[in-house]
Amino acid sequence: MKAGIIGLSSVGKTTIFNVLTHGQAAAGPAAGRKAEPNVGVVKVPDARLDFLSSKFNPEKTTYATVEFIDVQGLERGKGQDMALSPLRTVDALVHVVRAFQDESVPHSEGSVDPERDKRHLDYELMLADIASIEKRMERLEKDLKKIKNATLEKELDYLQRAKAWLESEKPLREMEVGEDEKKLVKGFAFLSEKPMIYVENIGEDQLDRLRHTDVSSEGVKPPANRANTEQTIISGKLEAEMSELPSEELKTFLSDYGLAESGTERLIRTTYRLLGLISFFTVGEEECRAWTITGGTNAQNAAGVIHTDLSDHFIRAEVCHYDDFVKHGTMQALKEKGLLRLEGKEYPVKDGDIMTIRHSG
Ligand SMILES: Nc1nc2c(ncn2[C@@H]2O[C@H](COP(=O)(O)OP(=O)(O)OP(=O)(O)O)[C@@H](O)[C@H]2O)c(=O)[nH]1
Ligand SMILES: [Mg+2]
Repeated sequence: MKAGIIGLSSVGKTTIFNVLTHGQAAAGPAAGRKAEPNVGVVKVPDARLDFLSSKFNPEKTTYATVEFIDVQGLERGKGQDMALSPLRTVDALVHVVRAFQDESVPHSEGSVDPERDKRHLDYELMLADIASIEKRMERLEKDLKKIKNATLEKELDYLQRAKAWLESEKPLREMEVGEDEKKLVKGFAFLSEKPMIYVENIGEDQLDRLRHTDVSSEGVKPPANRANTEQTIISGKLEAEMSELPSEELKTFLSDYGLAESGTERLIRTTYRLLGLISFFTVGEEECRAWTITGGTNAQNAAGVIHTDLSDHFIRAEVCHYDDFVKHGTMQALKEKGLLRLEGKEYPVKDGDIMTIRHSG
C-alpha cells in the first residue's frame, strides 16, 4: 500500500511527510525544488495489536505499514511529467492544501484559499489524464481502421466516456466504471482516478477546528456525493512538535485538546478507510502481527498475504475475533465458549479476526 503526497509548493508536504515517517527530509523552499521524491515507510498505529502484544509478550511485534512518497511542489499550468511520474504507481493521493496563514511563507497563488487549491490541483491531474487519453485514442482509431477488434472498441468507448467526463471538469475517481472496464484500462494508471484524501494544513489560530467532535472520532466528513474522496485536517507545525513528545506527555497533550489521537494517526486511518482496507492478526510467542487486506478477502487469499505456501497448501483457518479475545482473556477460554472456530477457504475475513492457518505444506 503506497500513498503519494502532492500539493502546490510550500504548503507543508515535507513537514507532514517528516511527521508521518519520523523522517528528517529537508523542508523549506530550496529543498522543494529537488526532483527526487522523499520515500518513507510508516507503521500503522494499532491499539488492538498493542493489546495483543501485551498479552502474548512476543519477541517481535510487527505493525502494518504504508509507504508514503513526497514529491516536489506542483505548479499550475506547467507540463509536469517529471513531478507526476512517481505518482503513477501509488494506490492513493494525499493532497496537502495550505490553510495556514503565515506571511513569511509565500503562497504560489498569492492568497490562502483551500477550496480553490483543491480544484486547481485536480485540474492538473485531469489535464495530464486528458493528454494520455488523447494520445491513446489517436492510436486506437488508427488501428481500428485497419482491423476490427471488440476489445479495442470497448477501450475506445471507455476513453471517449472518460474524456467527456474530464471535460465536464470532474476527476475520473468520481466516474462509475464497470469491473471489466477497470481491467481494460488499469495500465493507464490515470492520476485523477486514484482515491484522494484532501488534507488541510491548518494554522495554530485554527486549532479549534481540531476540537470538533467529528474530527476526533472520524476525521472531517467526506465531501458529499464525491466517490473515492476523503478529507481531514492536520496542523503540520503542531504535529511536528507533538512528534517530539514522549508517549505519556503526548497523551496529556492530546486530551488537553479533547482529541483521541494525533493528526498523523487520523490521516493513516483515513487512508485505510478510503482504500477499504482491513486488518487481521496473527499471534504467538514469537510474533504478533497485523496484516493488511482488502475488505471481503477470503481466508485462503488472506493466508497468501502471509506466505504463498500457506495459500497453496491451505486446509483451514482457526479464527476468533479480537473483541471476543478482549472479553474472555485467553485462547483457551474462547475455545471453551465455542468462539474459536474452524473456517474454510471461502470464509470472508473480518476486520479484527485473529487467525491461525492450518496447512499441509
Ligand atoms: N506557519 C506554518 N508554517 C508551516 C506549516 N507547515 C509548514 N510550514 C512552513 O512552510 C514552509 C514550507 O514547508 P515544506 O514542508 O517544505 O512545504 P512543501 O510543501 O514540502 O514545499 P515544496 O516541497 O517546496 O513544495 C516551511 O518553512 C515550513 O516551516 C504550518 O502548519 N504552519
Ligand atoms: Mg517538499
